[in-house]
Amino acid sequence: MPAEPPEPPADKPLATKTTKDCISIVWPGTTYDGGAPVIGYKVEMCEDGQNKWTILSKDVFSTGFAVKNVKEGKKYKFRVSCINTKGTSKPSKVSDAIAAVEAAGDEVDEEDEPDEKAFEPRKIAAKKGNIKEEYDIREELGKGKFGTVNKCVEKKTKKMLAAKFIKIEKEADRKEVDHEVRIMQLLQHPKLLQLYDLYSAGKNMCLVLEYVSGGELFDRVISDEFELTEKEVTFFMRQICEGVKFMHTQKVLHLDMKPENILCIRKNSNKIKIIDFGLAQIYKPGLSVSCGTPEFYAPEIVTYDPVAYTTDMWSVGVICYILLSGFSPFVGDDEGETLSNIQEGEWDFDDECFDEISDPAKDFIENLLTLEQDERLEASEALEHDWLKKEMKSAKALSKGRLKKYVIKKRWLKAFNAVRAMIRVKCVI
Ligand code: PIT
Repeated sequence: MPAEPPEPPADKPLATKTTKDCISIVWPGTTYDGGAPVIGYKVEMCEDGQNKWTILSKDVFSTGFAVKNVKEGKKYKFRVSCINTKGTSKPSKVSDAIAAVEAAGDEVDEEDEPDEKAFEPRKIAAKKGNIKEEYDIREELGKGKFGTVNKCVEKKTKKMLAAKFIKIEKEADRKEVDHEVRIMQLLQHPKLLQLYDLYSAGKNMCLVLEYVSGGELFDRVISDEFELTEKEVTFFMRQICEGVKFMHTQKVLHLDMKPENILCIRKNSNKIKIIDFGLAQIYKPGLSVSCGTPEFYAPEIVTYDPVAYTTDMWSVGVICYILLSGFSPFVGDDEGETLSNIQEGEWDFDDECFDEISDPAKDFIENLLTLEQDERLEASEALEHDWLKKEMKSAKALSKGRLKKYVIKKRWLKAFNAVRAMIRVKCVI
């Protein structure tokens, strides 16, 4: 089926915080992306009581927006449209009238879970029935090589969860899912997305997962409401290292650590969870793999040499480098050049953006982007590094321009590859 413009956001925008001159709003994703991923949003505003809509932006890349320069005391309504490569959706339902007044931020997520642990550890046994008997399936949260993830609600408990649907084309696919499930059962930790339930019916499998509503970490970081400082980056890196440390104590290697696999638990929270254990492996001496995402490959992946726990830590170093600078340290003009840069350990802090980065931050990265696996920091050692160990006092806002470009480029590439994959499928049919 050819792609078409998406459906509007699933519900009206909501205010998260208001001041006398700024209103911050958020909205949910689309209920149907039209067959091509949503790559942005159009945000419109109308003064309460009037019928004249003004476009505030046509290129918002996250599901939140800070509307600046509103008039104190005045009330405004908002509506949002989803954009994919095929066009723009109809506008969402109109928000309530929101006044520009000084007020505390409200948690807008339906679920109020101050505890980071989503639920008690569970023993998972695959169910044969139809998932829809026990769960209401709601809007799509994401789509990728792994399948489609939808929000869902357990009917019995009203618990908000996420359902990852996987099509089983061949027996090997089922083995892969079983492997992921076994790995996830070893990974019960607040920084790792938890498995709640499992369905297996013929060619369809579904993992019911913990629900987080904050979206990808990098999308949060580039949003207008977020101020990026080194202190914030240490907060994220500490949590990432804690999650990775736990995985490694369980002898599990993630093997696909990258920004897409780090989600924020709530829209206005800096707490994260690591997702996607689809490529994870139990460590065995001599294990070599050829999987993951080239930009984040450690040198031993490029050369198909045995991996180590520090293979994940190399990728953590790449994520940290990008967060601080917006540059991907090894990316070349093509994949060959990227792999060669990695193999040669060809990277530096030469760009002037590193002038504003502290020495401990640079030392942290240097100790991760080290060709020799044994010389790289393990996750537990990274947590003991001065940069993460000492709470930073204040830090100056880092420029986010390049990071924005990086995230937007990735989004376009993802959309482009999805369309290309669809064209390929059509050619086969
Ligand atoms: C969300 C919200 C949420 C879960 C996900 C996405 C899940 C993503 C996911 C999990 C995997 C995987 C791939 C993607 O292999 O609560 O927006 O195990």
